[in-house]
Amino acid sequence: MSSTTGGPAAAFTKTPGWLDWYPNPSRPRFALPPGAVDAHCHVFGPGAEFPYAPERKYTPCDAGKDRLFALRDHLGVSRNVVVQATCHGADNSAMVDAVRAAGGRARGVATVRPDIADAELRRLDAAGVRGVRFNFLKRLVDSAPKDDLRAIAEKVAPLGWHVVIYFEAADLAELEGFFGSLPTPLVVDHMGRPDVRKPVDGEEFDRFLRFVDRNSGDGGSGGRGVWVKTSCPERLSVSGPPALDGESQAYQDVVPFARRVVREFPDRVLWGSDWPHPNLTGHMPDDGLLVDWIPWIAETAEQQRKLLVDNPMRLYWPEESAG
Ligand code: 0GY
Repeated sequence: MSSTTGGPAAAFTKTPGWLDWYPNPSRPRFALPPGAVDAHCHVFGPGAEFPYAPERKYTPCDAGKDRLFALRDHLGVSRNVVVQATCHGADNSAMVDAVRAAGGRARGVATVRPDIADAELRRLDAAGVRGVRFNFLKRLVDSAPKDDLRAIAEKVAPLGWHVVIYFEAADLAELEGFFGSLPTPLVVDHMGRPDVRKPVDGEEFDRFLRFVDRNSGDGGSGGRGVWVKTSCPERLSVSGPPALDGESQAYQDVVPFARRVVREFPDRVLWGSDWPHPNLTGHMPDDGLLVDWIPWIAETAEQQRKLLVDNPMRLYWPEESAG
């Protein structure tokens, strides 16, 4: 499959086999608590307005802010955290445009270079950016030089920002010393990408949970601490989506991992949809079913409130947070 995305000003050809976001997501059966935050989603372009970066590893379908806000309202989400996607490199324009347009109902996580000017950081902060993302996935970035990343972390720390880290579980052993030395709170994408074929109480996931525990301070933004996104079951799952009759449960092999994080760190977990789900090849998830997956991992109303409201509010909207 190969088709164009973007208008005549900038016509981009989607990566062959690219899967577009799910067109008609179901209405979730699980009613999200009032004020729920989707703490991990992206915008792609549109390419004609916000061109994709020359150094990108994939060319996505367009997935602009209007689509994101329509999904937000359909699912019953109140607020979004828009994370810069690698297809836009360090040009944060599309993300910032979405955050601004949300009128206080979105925050952003940027990608920046070490030589970014303080004035630009202040501009991003005023727009609603509250963190930077460090990406260690070799299929997404050419390199992740630690000296550069440390310099970035030191620049953003005085703003009270955090660092979002995206890495493969197998790489944690090599990276955890570096992570632990950074001067900001850390937010881990997708539970550190566990291999869900391995035991939930096995060495690899135990190492991850020890890392979270060891590096957790007071948990407030501006202090030390690790937060974990219990996101992306559709990406981590081997058992996959439900059968077409809709009755079998989706992504059950990821449930024990997410449930363990929620139980052990109820005040440190976040949830995100990961819409529009870059780089999936097997299937595109029904975003309504991703919401229906939440009560599997957060089993009590209190856990759900912390996961969806209290924790993301404390991290991204501390000025409005009750706790
Ligand atoms: C995700 C996951 C992926 C991609 C990106 O920025 C990105 O391109 O984050 C991935 O391919 O695993 O969190 O969206």
